[in-house]
Amino acid sequence: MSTPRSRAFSGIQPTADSLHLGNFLGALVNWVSFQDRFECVYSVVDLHSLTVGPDPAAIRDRTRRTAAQMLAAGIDPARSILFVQSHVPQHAELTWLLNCVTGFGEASRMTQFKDKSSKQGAEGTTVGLFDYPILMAADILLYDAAIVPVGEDQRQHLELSRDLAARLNARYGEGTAIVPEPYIVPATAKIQDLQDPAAKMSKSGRPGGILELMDPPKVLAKRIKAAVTDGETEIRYDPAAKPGVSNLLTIYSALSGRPVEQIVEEYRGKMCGHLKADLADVVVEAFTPVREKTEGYLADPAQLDAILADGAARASQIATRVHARIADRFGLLPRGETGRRGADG
Ligand code: AQP
Repeated sequence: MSTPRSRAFSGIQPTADSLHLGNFLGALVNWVSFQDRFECVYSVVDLHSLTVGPDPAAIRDRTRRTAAQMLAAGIDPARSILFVQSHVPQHAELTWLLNCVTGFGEASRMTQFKDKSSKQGAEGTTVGLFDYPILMAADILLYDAAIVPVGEDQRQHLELSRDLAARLNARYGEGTAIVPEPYIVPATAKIQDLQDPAAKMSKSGRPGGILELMDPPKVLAKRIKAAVTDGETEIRYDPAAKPGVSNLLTIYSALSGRPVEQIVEEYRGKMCGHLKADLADVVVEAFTPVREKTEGYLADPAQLDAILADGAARASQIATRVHARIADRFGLLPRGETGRRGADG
């Protein structure tokens, strides 16, 4: 169990103009609630998004958009550190150290890499994509994070981070790294695609399969109306036999705070269309304030950049110290004053 004010770390990639419902329920909602219990460090992980070769103008714009949506969803820069990953160079530096203690076979077993690289082919797959989980381990270990709130898709990467932290402690002495615990809420850990309920909702998924935080109400209602709902009309929760309806029930329950059984009871004998129409209202009610606040943050990029600069300065203080400690254990000479302080502390 983590004691109060342990540190939590998590990140989100600026890979789209809008975050989606999976990011919102699987990650953001937990991140916001964590602020009462932990010292939170949250990052827009732009270096991760480079692994899929985005257009430079898009990544610049999406980095601000992603940060704005995080703030609008309730990440409070007065209580948490919110920063852009590339603004703290120790992420890339620690990745190199971790690269040198990670087995090639071990990294090759990451299923997300296998899935993505099999679609892109060897020539279309970057070394960066292969290294993605090691960069993620560096993100976490750099803040001595005890807990990492993520969706189910990140479970295997988190396991690798834990293995690497334990390996550093075994090789270089206890206290080299904190072994992080994943925090994955089963009910919302994997929100599925509306058009293909066998696949997770993702930014790179089908356009009609995702509900985006920045979508206007009409688009949200249209997408929910068009969601795939498994042949028979009965509304019941059975993810194996009825993945489409079960996904809608999961979303309804998570956003309304009502148990799935209660919702199923309410819609007994009714058509899926009723459920979809009411769910659209629930989604619009949850997303509208976030969209409006996001637009407010985006209207003042200077203020947004100032929040991110402050976050980077605070993140750097921790990252410099922790990186120096780990680099010292590896046998690297300290860099002047900061390095010595880190290695001592
Ligand atoms: N469908 C989901 N259900 C629950 N949690 C999810 N997360 C992502 N999708 C779901 C969680 O959101 C956080 C940020 O993840 P990300 O930036 O990697 O988002 P993504 O949608 O997976 O975006 P990508 O990487 O652009 O798309 P794909 O997956 O196609 O490569 C994480 O905590 C994640 O678990």
